[in-house]
Amino acid sequence: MTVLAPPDTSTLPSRSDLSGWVSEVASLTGADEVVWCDGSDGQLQGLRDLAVARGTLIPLDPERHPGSYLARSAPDDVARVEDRTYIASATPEDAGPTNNWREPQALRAELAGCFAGSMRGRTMYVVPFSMGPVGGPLSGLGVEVTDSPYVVLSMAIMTRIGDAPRELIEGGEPWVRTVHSVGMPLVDDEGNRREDVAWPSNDTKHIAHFPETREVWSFGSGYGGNALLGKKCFALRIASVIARDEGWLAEHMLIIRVTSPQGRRYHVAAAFPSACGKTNMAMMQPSLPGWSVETLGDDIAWMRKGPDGRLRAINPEAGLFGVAPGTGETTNPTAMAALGSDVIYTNVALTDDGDVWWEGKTPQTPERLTDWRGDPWTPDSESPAAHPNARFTVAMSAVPSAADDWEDPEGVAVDAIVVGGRRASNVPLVAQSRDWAHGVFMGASVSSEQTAAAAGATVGELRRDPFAMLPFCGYDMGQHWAHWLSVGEALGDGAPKIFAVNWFRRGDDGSIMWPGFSDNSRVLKWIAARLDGEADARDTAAGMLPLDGAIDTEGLDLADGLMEAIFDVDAAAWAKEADLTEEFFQTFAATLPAAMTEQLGELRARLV
Ligand code: GTP
Ligand code: SPV
Ligand code: MN
Repeated sequence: MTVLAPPDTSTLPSRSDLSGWVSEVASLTGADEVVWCDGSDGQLQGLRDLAVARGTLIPLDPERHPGSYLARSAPDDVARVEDRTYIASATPEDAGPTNNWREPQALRAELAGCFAGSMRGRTMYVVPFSMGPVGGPLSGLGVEVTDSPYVVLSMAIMTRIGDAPRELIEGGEPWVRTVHSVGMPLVDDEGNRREDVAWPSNDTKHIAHFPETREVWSFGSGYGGNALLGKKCFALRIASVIARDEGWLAEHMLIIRVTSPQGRRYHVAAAFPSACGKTNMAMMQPSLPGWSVETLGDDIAWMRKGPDGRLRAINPEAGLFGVAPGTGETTNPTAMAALGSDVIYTNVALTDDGDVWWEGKTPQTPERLTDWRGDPWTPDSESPAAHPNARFTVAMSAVPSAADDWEDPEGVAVDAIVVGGRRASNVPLVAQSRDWAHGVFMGASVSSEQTAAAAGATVGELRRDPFAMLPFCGYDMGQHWAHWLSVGEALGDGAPKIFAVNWFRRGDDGSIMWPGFSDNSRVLKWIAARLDGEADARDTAAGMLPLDGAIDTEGLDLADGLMEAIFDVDAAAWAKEADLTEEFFQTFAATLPAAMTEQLGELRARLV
């Protein structure tokens, strides 16, 4: 390694040439060694072996799970930390009322203190990566510097890493600088060495975004969206700002191709909050005969007006970081089939013979397990065997339902946009917006019961989550809606149609009414009919609803009155809903588009 000048710890490195920036980061963090990741199998296998030797990865039974591993995180490092996720834009107004704004210079100084010496005794890996096919017109480049082999191995699955993106960056293409440290140096200020642990992390955590300079600095966590910086940090928070500036969209959406028995193809992009069914819908096996769904993406969509005037979408990711609990042969057989080999599981349970298990994987619960913390577990244990936010990391290429052209750099033309959340009441199974502005209003007013995907969430408590982007929009949400309105204007007649769905409405007995999963194809069939102009709808406060009997329920054994209940629009409850929406909208004050206030007025007018 080259000898480096003593670090400037008053602020963060800011050079924009790759090698100069990497040297600055190495100097600040005091890493023992710098390794450039070329993306080769040999280098990745070396990292797997290293992670196994350190206890970070536990190899699974090679017969049943070739090339697959289990990682157990620190018990307090299990999900995104929203309260320590910052948007350090120039002014608090740029970040908006729903983000944690931090003054950029002060935050740079604070982070410089955290990162100074944070990699002492460790290797610093430099991971050049591409979001989207390398060199594609809708793709974007980044570099993640990290001191975590687990993160490198995960990035190698989730993005396209190595020499190809590095060469583009060195050739002068724009790129996003991201730095990650688990925040546990192995050598202290006095030079004393300490033992490593299987999952190093730090009680202090900061996930910091600098939208103007397109930078991410993540400290103290090794988990998911906190640490795999191509995903939420770049592809949503930073990319949403770039997209606003350049006239495109970076959204928390799955992308699928639906094909009807007549061979008609429809492309659908759907935004649901974290752990609310994107991966499931992305891999749906329709229960309706003759229908098929192909997977293009399961979490993020980058969408831009194409030369044909249509909104074209790519999946910027190359892998899935999917919720394990609730994934099983009945709910998501395609995901189960994708988990044949080369999977990294995090925080699932382990069997004595090297198999993995989580709640909902099989109908029978094993008699004995080692739980996600590494402790013995039986069905009598009080806590779940797998952490509720346990995840599998696997390549898109392993997904049997992946469309042949899922990596087409030009993307697909989106016909329908779907928004939704987890709502026990009020929100009907499906509704179409009257027009684009009403669709933006539907997206802006999404609220959803919280899940385990965010640390410290009160699971089940309702919160606003506009466009499923509350934790992921890198700028003011009011501006986000204004941006959606302007994208719609630019698309004109070629714009996708917008729908709202809710798979989670509960009946009087408290149970979820709609069978969901493969039966959501019945909703897709109605959406397709609407796109083709082949189904009438009735105009209600909740939007354009299917006429009685228009949802194909053949073969379903539904209780009497269930379809009425699932489409019921209760005027009093919607009036309350409108009041809460108004309250929420008022927090945006200056940036709330007039069109949203008009839509709220229209909603109220339909209730009288
Ligand atoms: P992130 O990766 O966190 O962004 O989440 P996601 O939206 O991809 O979540 P995922 O598809 O993994 O869904 C997680 C949970 O939703 C699981 O517990 C599923 O069982 C449940 N789920 C998904 N689809 C349905 C559905 O149609 N009906 C019901 N009742 N539950 C569903
Ligand atoms: C989400 O929480 O929406 C995820 C998982 O997709 S994570 O990458 O951890 O953000
Ligand atoms: Mn997500």
